[in-house]
Amino acid sequence: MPNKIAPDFDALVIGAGVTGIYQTYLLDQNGMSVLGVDAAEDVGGTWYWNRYPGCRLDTESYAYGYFALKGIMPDWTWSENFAAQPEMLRYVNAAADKMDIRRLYKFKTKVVSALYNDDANVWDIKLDDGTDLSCRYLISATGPLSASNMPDYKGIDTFQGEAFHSSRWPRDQDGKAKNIDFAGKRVGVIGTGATGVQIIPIVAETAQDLFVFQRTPNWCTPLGNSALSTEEMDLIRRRFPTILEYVKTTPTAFPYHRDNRKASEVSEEERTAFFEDLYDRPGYGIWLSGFRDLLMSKDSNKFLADFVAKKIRQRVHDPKVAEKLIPVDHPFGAKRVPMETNYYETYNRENVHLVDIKESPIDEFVEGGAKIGNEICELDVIIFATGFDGVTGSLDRIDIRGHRGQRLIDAWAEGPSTFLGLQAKGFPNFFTLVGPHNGSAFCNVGVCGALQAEWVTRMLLYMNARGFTYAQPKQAAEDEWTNAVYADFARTLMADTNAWWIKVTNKPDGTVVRRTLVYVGGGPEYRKRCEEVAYNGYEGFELS
Ligand code: N01
Repeated sequence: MPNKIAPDFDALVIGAGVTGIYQTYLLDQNGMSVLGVDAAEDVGGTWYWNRYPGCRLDTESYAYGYFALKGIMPDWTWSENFAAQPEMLRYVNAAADKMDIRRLYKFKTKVVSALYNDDANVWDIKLDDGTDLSCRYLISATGPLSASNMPDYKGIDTFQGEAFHSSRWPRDQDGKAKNIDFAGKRVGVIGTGATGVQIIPIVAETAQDLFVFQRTPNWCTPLGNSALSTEEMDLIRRRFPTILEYVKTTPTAFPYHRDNRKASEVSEEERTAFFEDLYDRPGYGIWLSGFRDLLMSKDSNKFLADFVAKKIRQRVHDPKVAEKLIPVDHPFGAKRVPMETNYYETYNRENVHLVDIKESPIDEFVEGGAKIGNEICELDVIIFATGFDGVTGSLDRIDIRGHRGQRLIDAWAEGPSTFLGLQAKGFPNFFTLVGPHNGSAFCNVGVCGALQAEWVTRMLLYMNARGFTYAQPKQAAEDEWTNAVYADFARTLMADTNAWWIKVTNKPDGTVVRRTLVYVGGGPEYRKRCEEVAYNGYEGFELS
């Protein structure tokens, strides 16, 4: 049993996004000493960093806003069905005010290393401002999509224009996203994931020329955003508790349940009418409330993929461009489906040029733009909408070492191994909120992250009440959980497609290992299992 000394803090929470601030608040409310740390100047997490034009929620605002639903901010008013980033940042700030959370945070600070001290049973933490401190519990709330993926293109430093990643949009002196005037400029957007799909139509409106550098197209469907009237918002506000109870019952905590039917159980006419209806409805219905075998059956998936492909062909005038925008490498929904607003119509504009960089790769960047073969595509601005090193990327960037100096990055070299996606054996008292293999990462994080913070708080209070100061999973529990996560994922059509939730490891012997980073069993199943574990005295954890 490790020796016990009093650490500087009971807990250190990494991250001031929606999950981190709530975790910090709950621990503080329950009498624990807690320090929060975030690299940003203020709260917000993903909503702080992502300030690109077009950035907005793709979850219904009211279904994401846990602090409003839970009664922390009962008067909160959403202006749109799918709120834009500035409104989201106001929401997180208002929640931080309400919870008076900033006094517990060190901002503009990164955790450099976290080393578990075997003798003292504390985590020794080093911050990038030179501070050393210790804590009993280390809790990461770093978000599944915070470590940006900036490709290592040759010559990018020689480019004379502006170039930046979408999650590091240039700022004005007052900290607001710089309102870049694209008029008269030749702009390149690299990447056509959910971020690129939000940026492209907005930039196209003013840029002289917009070059979209596409490696792989995605299946995109309409967002169908609209303003919320005062009357609608009043009604929604009255229903906040019901909305929260409802989203807790759905697999992803979005307000959708899957249809009970398989696609093959209905006639072609019925299927088409059903798809038409889903396509016209706002939000994620087409992905999340379609036929129940969408992500299990190739045939079912093809029905929907063919339907959406037809829509793309109808919406894009140039047939060659339309074909380039239709995915051929992955089933519908095997990658995150970007929600779009006039995305396909954007390719009908004369100033928008789709560049297939799989066919004609960018060789390098030069002073004036991108060199492709013998041609230079002249550019003034390059926006890298190239995504993130998903789920574990932010943890990999911290030197985390557990028992006997074991490095987390090595332990998870070929994919994570955890119990409930919350703890890994060998890394005692380290909790990963919205981490790999837990039920909050492939979920409406606004709600699922908060529910997880509540669960962790209850576990720590249970331990405090019994004088326990040490928790790590038992090997058998971790193996069972990890094997089940991998097996569940392997049964889906997502298994063969690379997306941010897959870790791909190229081994020295030439073999490639592909492992899911997310749990796909659904929020209710996940939380049921967590409650079972708690009810049985945190069965599966070694507590002392
Ligand atoms: O990132 P992505 P994202 N050269 O990984 C391409 C959330 N989100 O930031 O597919 C050229 O999806 C890459 O090409 P390929 C949401 O969960 C939410 O767009 O690998 N291209 C792809 O096209 C989403 O899933 C909202 O061939 C390169 C793109 O960059 C997640 O964030 C809005 C490249 C990356 O797409 C990530 O979305 C936005 C290279 N070297 C995002 N490297 C909401 O609405 C990568 N690409 C709330």
